[in-house]
Amino acid sequence: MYSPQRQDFVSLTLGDQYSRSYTNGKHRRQSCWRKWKQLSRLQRSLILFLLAFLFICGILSYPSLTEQWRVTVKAVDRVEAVREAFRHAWKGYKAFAWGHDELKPISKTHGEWFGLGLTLIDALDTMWILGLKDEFAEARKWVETELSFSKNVDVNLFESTIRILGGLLSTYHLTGDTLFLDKAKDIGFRLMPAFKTPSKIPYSDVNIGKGTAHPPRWTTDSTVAEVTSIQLEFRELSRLTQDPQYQNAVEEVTRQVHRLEGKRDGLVPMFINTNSGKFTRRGAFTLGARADSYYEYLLKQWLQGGKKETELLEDYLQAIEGVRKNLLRQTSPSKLTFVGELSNGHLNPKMDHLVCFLPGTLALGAHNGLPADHMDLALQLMETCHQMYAQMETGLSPEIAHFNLQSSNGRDIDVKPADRHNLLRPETVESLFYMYRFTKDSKYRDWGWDILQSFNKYTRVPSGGYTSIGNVRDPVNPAPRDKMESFFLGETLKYLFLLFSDDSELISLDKYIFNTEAHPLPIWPSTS
Ligand code: DMJ
Repeated sequence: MYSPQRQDFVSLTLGDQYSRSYTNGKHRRQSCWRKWKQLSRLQRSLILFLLAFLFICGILSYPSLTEQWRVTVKAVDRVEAVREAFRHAWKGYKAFAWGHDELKPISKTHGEWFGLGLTLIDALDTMWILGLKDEFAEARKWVETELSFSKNVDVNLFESTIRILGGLLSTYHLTGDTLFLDKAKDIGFRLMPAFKTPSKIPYSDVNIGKGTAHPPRWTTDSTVAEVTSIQLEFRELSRLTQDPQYQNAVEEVTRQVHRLEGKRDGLVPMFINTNSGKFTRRGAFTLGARADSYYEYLLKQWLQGGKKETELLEDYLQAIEGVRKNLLRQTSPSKLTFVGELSNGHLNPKMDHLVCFLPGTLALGAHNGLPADHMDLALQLMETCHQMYAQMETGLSPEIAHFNLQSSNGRDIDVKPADRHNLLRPETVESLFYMYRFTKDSKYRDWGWDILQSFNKYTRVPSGGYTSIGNVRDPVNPAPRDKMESFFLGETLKYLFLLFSDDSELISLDKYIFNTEAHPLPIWPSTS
């Protein structure tokens, strides 16, 4: 029962000072009210309208503020997740493969290709960009005390240029530490014998200790992508050393390829002969293996040199039109756009994962004033590359996808048994990084996040490191292959980090171009 004596409130006795101000407030409110009454009806309506407008704006902006906050928190988590993945990969490399080319994480040992600490060099600038100072310091020490190019070993010109020369040059630029420039000069000089051929189109292999070069044992051909994707690095080496021999050698290759017969609407065949300097095995055209980075380096050299070398731009624009005219198709049933391969006039509806560099390159071109329809194509191809991951049971792309032009099984993408592997390749996350930088559409980050989670689920080896796998269609047994390629640290994790980082000045795309191994090199200042 209610008791009238019960007090459900606290009675306060205000002191004089407070009671005065309280009374003053009351007076103020009364005079405000009087003033309000003195306003005309129009004035009052205007004020009410303004207040209502401000109130609605406040309500509307509130969810976007919270959303923004949520997104930033998510970005920080994701950036940390990439650092964690790098540390885990590094832990395996350090424990079982330190100073060797590649980690074999399952057998807990190493694999050797050139015997030059490939993974360590490829990963240097990634550690710097991720802010992993301790790991970087240890690796620097190894470069200073252990790395020697005075070795009787055959190295592949292209691979050692993009990974070693490119990695050392970019680390020099990021850190200003001349140790890396000295090492870059050393390896650059040792690679030069490759250009001593009858045609000046370089051989594929160089012995960096003996100073001799040769083609592979079975042919005198070189691969077109290989001889045309070393230009960014050698041109930069000339700029830094003021020694033109490097730039001259690689630009001679560019000049020759520019005027060679055998292209189709700007598309190049896959092989070139080091004696004749001519394309061989003509009639096959792809944006995948053996041709891919030819197209990438046309655009990037044009950007590196300050957009002055118009022949590079012309070749690039013509090639993209060539892709549209000869290689683009759409799948059934979902109308995914893909870049097929042409073989003697017949289109083969298959696409290497390597082709997934193309959306990023197209977007970079569009960002630099090239036709807007390049961006439209980039958006479509990015979706296709995403689907190459999303439609697989592990969420990881196969090495090669086969697309259905007329689907009988309801699927857009099929995978042949020989193409089911995943080597931890970077091309899709590379393009996601460019697409996010240029569009700020958060779906690209989400797609990248899904990929990182799949890498963690299916390729992470508990004792340290990540492994390539043999079957992206079998989540129960993805068939680990026991190899962590150096580009997983050099490229894949770097692009994922940059994709998730909110700092768009971190390697600004208006100041740097990435070589084909994700090593950033500066765009030349206009005076040089
Ligand atoms: C890397 O060495 C480079 O990205 C190259 O251009 C293509 N192959 C690998 C990564 O897939």
